[in-house]
Amino acid sequence: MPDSAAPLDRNSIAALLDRLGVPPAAYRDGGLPVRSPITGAEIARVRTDDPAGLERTIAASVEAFRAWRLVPPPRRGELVRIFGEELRAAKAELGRLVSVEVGKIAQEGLGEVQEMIDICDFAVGLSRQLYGLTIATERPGHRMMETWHPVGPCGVISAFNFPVAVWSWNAAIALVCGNPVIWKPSEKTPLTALAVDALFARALKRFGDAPADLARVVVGGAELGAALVDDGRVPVISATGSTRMGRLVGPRVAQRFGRAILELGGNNAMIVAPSADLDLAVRAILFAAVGTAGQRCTSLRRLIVHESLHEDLFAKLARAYGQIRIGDPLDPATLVGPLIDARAFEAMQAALAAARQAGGAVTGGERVLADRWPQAHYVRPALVRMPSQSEIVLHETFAPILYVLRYRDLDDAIALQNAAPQGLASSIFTTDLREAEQFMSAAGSDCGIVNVNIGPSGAEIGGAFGGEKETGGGREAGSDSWKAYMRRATNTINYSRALPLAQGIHFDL
Ligand code: UN1
Repeated sequence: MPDSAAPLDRNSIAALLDRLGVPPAAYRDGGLPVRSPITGAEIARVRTDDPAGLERTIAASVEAFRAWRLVPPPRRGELVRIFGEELRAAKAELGRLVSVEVGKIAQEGLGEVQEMIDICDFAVGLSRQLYGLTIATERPGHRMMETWHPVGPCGVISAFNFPVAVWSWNAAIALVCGNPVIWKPSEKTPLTALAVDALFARALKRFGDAPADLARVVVGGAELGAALVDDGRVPVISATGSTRMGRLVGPRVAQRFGRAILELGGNNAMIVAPSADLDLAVRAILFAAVGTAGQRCTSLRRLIVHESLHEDLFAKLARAYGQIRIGDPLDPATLVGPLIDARAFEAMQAALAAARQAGGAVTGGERVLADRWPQAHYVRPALVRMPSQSEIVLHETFAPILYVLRYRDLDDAIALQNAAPQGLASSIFTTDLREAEQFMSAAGSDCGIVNVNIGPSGAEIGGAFGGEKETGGGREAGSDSWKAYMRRATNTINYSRALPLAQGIHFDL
């Protein structure tokens, strides 16, 4: 067994968690078993929170809010700047823990922490740029403007596949906006959440006078999540996960007039047009379709190829797929690590069976390395040539399955791309300006992310991240996503000695 897989015994995990500052009591004898998908073996038992614990956490967050909302935003940014320093210092260890807990390859584990560092930098700058407008008023001697205020505790429910980065997109922004954060991580990835919590505690200590309960983690299952979602003291709920989960969260938050930021499923497509640079396209397809073992919400799942290229591109892809190194994600030569668990494996096999039924020709998709790690689930990424975009193609399966379809007219390709119920990420490979512009136009892709000559995954934090339709409509990270974490007040100030009414109304005694 290579060295890289060896440190998965409990002692090495404990040593790693110790370096990250997580106290043993949090993960030694708790009620939630945690398994590493690398071997499938149990590596910790994490302490969970009961409803009373959640109640205390929410009450403490409300208290923290009362103080934090009064701290000037650039000073709040200083806390996030220090937190970014802690993340830089712990990048190697936290990245490794991400790989251990999720099964991502080492490069991607580190990349995830880099994404956290980047959003901290962004949020620090933002803390001096929470701008409101000055608005023209129709009344003489008046001034109109808008101001942005902190809104209150923000609940973050995150998924296993980006166990720490997605929290940071929300938390870094929420904190500079003046809000505490309550985080319920996926039950599959509580260790990375505890590690981030410990790093944040270090930042808080260095900062000095911030409220202690600014960022809290609660560990538990769907019921705990539901209690957080239903609580009127938590005005914003940002939830990442399946569309099924979003269908539960969205209406519950709406019921109490809270604000939901939903990042749900994706069924992301790439169109490869006749003028495409095929070498670039193949590399982009490979990263987007098999990177993270197909477990990004931005993973490429549908490839829509012009009929003139179809055979050529498929042959190139089949060759490239043949060279993918699957195995221990901590081995630097590996490109594809394991699926998260047995259920993910079963869902993949069921999807492939359905694709065959619908006339698909499947290459790959089988389990590998089962003799070495019988409790883990490694698969060969699957390429599936489909005769048409049948039901299974329109269904998001969180696994490395790439359905390949062909098209003749670009309009048809765009229609195929938009036929998915989800609307997260999309891309086109073309060197034809007209095609690229059409794809990005109002009549083009209906997704939240629309790329040209890069794949659908691997977005930078500077843009707003999220998508339409069953993806949920939320936007996180960069651009003006911060506005969802604040409340807006429109102010009209009269500095004249008269009281003119708007709309020319006279209302005198
Ligand atoms: C996710 O899969 O939930 O764009 C987020 C990307 C990453 C984030 C993915 N920056 O692929």
